[in-house]
Amino acid sequence: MADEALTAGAVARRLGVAVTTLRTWHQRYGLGPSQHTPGQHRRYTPEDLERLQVMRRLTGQGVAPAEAAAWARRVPVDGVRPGTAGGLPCTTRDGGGHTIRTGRAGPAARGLARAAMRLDAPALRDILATAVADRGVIGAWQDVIMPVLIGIGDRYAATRRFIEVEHLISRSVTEVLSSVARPPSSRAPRVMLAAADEEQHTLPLEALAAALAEAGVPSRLLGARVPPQALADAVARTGPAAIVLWSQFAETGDPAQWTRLLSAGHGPLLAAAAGPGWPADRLPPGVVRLDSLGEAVRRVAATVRECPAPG
Ligand code: B12
Repeated sequence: MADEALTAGAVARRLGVAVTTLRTWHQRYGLGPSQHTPGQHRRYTPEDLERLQVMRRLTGQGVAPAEAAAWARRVPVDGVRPGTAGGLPCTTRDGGGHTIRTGRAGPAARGLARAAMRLDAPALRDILATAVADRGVIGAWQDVIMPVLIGIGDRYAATRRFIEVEHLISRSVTEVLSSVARPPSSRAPRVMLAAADEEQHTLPLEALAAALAEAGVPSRLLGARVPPQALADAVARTGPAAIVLWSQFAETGDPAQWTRLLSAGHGPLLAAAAGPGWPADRLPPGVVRLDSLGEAVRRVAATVRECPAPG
């Protein structure tokens, strides 16, 4: 045990906080080092570190320090583990210091933004998983994830910085959305989701796949940058009832991509263009626009219900 004890500097580095913050947490909230060897500075034991991890995570989510400390002090006595947010407090307190604007979004979005700026991958996953468990995929996407993504995009546009933040939160969103339970594999997917040619933005489609799964609808997600010929081949081989093609920005929203798909005799019942990249007025006849995740889930699920799987 003695060998595992850490100095204040080592703990501060692990947590990504200043040594002065540790000192404050010790003096004000009693979250200090508990190992004392005569003639040496006190050291932090693994249990002390675990308490401080809870403290850092909760304060990062916007919980008031005194309240966060009360939870932290219960570790591990009450079995509260860092990041198991069930029942953990949530406040509307701003807390200050976060630098991604999330508009009128609530504390979960603010906590997510702060965790993103700290590059705190475990906290990102915890907050995202809790949001999905509490609100479902659509609620988590619209109320927690979208405001932060939009805020990060704006921050990038203003500063040309924080690409690492964008990458880490994207990765975390992908992980949490892909862990949403899928319908049984015995049910063949009748829905195809793909990003347009050269389009790298896929998170909205990942949210759609997860939200459809929650509604019991399996789907095939082809992912980023799907060339039109590859999409046409995939459609010919699998005959989906619904296709959703995502374009995030104008460079990838060429309506001609639809031509090959729609000219094949066995086109889908629902051909849907989603994302802000598609031109408002130049989509070929037969292609519908989808404007929100909720609308997409409703339209796609209704189409699959209408179109029985081929015998
Ligand atoms: C995450 C991200 C990335 C990640 C994507 C990771 C992934 N796996 O998806 C990575 C790092 C790869 C990336 C790359 C790039 N990105 Co980027 N990215 C973003 C970011 C932060 C979020 C994207 C997203 O998921 N948006 C979805 C939601 C959150 O936003 P939205 O589309 O505006 O939502 C509206 C609708 O789409 C609808 N909606 C939302 N969700 C859903 C879901 C469904 C199913 C439906 C139907 C509707 C719907 O509701 C909203 C309207 O009320 C955005 C910021 C932003 N504002 O979107 C920038 C952003 C899209 N990226 C941008 C840029 C410039 C790039 C790059 C060119 C950067 C570069 N220099 O390399 C490359 C593009 C490469 C390419 N060819 O595609 C710009 C685009 C600017 C423009 N309009 O032309 C943005 C807007 C950032 C900015 N402000 O500058 N990016």
